[in-house]
Amino acid sequence: MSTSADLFARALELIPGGVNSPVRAFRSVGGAPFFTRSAHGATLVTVEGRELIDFVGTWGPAIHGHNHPRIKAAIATALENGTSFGTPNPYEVEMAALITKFFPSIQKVRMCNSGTEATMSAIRLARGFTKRDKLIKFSGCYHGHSDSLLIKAGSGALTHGNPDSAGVPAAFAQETVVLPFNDPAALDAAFAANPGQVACVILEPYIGNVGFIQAKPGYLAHIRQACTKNGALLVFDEVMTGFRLARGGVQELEKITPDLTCLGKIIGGGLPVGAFGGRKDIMDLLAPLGPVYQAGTLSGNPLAMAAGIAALKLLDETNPYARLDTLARQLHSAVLSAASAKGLPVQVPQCGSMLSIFFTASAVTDYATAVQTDAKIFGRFFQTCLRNDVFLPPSAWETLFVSTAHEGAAISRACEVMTQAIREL
Ligand code: KE4
Repeated sequence: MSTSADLFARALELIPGGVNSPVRAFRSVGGAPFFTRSAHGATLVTVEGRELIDFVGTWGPAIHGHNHPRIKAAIATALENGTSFGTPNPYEVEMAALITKFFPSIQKVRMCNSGTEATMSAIRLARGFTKRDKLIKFSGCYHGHSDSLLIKAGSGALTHGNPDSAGVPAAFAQETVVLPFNDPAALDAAFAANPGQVACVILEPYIGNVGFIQAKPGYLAHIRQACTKNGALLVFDEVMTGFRLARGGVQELEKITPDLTCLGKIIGGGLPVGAFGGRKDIMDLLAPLGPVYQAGTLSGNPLAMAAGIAALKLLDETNPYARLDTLARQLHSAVLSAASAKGLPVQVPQCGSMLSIFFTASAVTDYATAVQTDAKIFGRFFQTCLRNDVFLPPSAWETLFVSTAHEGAAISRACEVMTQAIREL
């Protein structure tokens, strides 16, 4: 079997940067990525046979750990009947029923194949419904890589220093108003400066793509009221937080009703799935009923639907959110106490199974404070953890994901490794 180094050398000849998604490239933390041969529970197994405790969780989907037997069995059963039909299939109806059950704000839902497609389609729908062109987003929020949203974006765009991607026409960019997160006055000013022009406000209600940042108390309610007052739609991008922080996402925790919601990650059970949904009067503008076009060859794919349905049913049966919060709090406490013993400034925002580690003295409440984190220290921390077989997201501006599979030995070992890694900084 080739080593990760052999595979990466070959990949670099064939794939830009050797990766199919930039954030996997380790460029901001140094070194070269390992290649994974298999994944089970809380563990990734590299092609060298190394077993790593994984806190990337394939960037969010693996809330039950990797390759959960229930999800694996669901895919195997679906596979007996074929991989794709190009016609409606029963799984799509079951998936739509599950999503609308857990998200009361979603009266109708359309499946697609990625979070990018979900948010791209949601803003097109918002523009079609309101007949307005402008949209408001927030610095550091990452909504996938469609042109209108790759402005001051987070995740890999921020990690690689190009939050405003090349190749986006100025004409597109000027329709996107970018504001600081957690700043109600900035939102009110933007609406005042663009009267009757804003189709929607799109946000990650808790941001996971500039590291983890929660909305301040009352902030989401303020956005809701401002959208209603100004005739703009409120779009929650819950691709990461949907089914992650609660079965009904942040909108369940904060009791806010958006007009549209975007989903992804967990609803695919590890296979490529996205979805967007919301008010029936808005969703019915979509083709084939209405004038807003949106489509997808593999949308509602039976294998992906079967995997996602198994993942969501497991969440419904086990309701693991309190357990996940307890597990993540162990990491939170371990890092905070090690850093305080060393007199090292650190912030460890955590909610449920999501947390980030910022090496900075000030509270991280928005993009401007998040970019104050010392990415070099993070890189050293990341590498020490990896040397001790704990794999964190390879970027100072991503979120760690804890799964139910981390319970027991994995979380204890990770706390030990992270404590020691802080001591060695
Ligand atoms: P995808 O197109 O990557 O499926 O989803 C885009 C997206 C949309 N909205 C939110 C809130 C997201 O977090 C994402 C994707 N998240 C990143 C992780 N920070 C994906 C990892 C990657 O780009 O490889």
